[in-house]
Amino acid sequence: MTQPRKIVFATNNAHKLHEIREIMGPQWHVMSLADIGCHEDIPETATTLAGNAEIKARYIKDRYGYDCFADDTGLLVDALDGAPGVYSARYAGPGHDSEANMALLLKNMADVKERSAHFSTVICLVTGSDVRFFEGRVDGTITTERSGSSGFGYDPVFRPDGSDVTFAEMTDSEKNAISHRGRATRKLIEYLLTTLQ
Ligand code: ITT
Repeated sequence: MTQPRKIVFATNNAHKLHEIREIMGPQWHVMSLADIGCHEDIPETATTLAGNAEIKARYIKDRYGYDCFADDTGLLVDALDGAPGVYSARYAGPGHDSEANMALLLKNMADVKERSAHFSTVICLVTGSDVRFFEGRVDGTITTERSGSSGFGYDPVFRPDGSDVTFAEMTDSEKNAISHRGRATRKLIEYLLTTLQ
């Protein structure tokens, strides 16, 4: 049996790491930042998802030398002019507190009837001197209350189009089959398989 190929995923989010490993499957050895001895919080100072994904991937390539990819994700709500968007992790203030972020989102949408939104993921891959981007999007609706306990982040308040349940009421594989991250990651895999020998 051939050995799994190694690649670093630059994230400090254990839920994202879990999802990416599930999506990429056993033929990939996805190393975490802890696996390469990186314990820094990489500053995300860009104003776009692509910009932040590139900062995270380049940070690891430049300092640690590994081929690497990073994911930056946002929840974009139409009635809020695309907020929280690139600031999704810090919507309720610094600290990556998903409960507080969801509470603020539901409060800000208390009187909103038109509740369409989408998740967007941009993956940036840095290999050698090559930089590539892969995007994935899923459209849906912001519910009026939390449902479910699977997944992470805003999953309990996001119901994808075509589904009766939120992402947090789905199994991992049901979410990964249709999610923003699943779609972006499958494009990444296709590219890696055609370019890396
Ligand atoms: P890294 O930057 O270390 O990868 P992070 O949690 O800071 O991890 P982002 O900057 O991409 O990730 O922030 C995205 C925010 O959106 C964060 O609050 C997540 O909880 C949330 N989020 C990301 N992916 C999600 C998903 O699949 N479902 C629900 N919420 C998600």
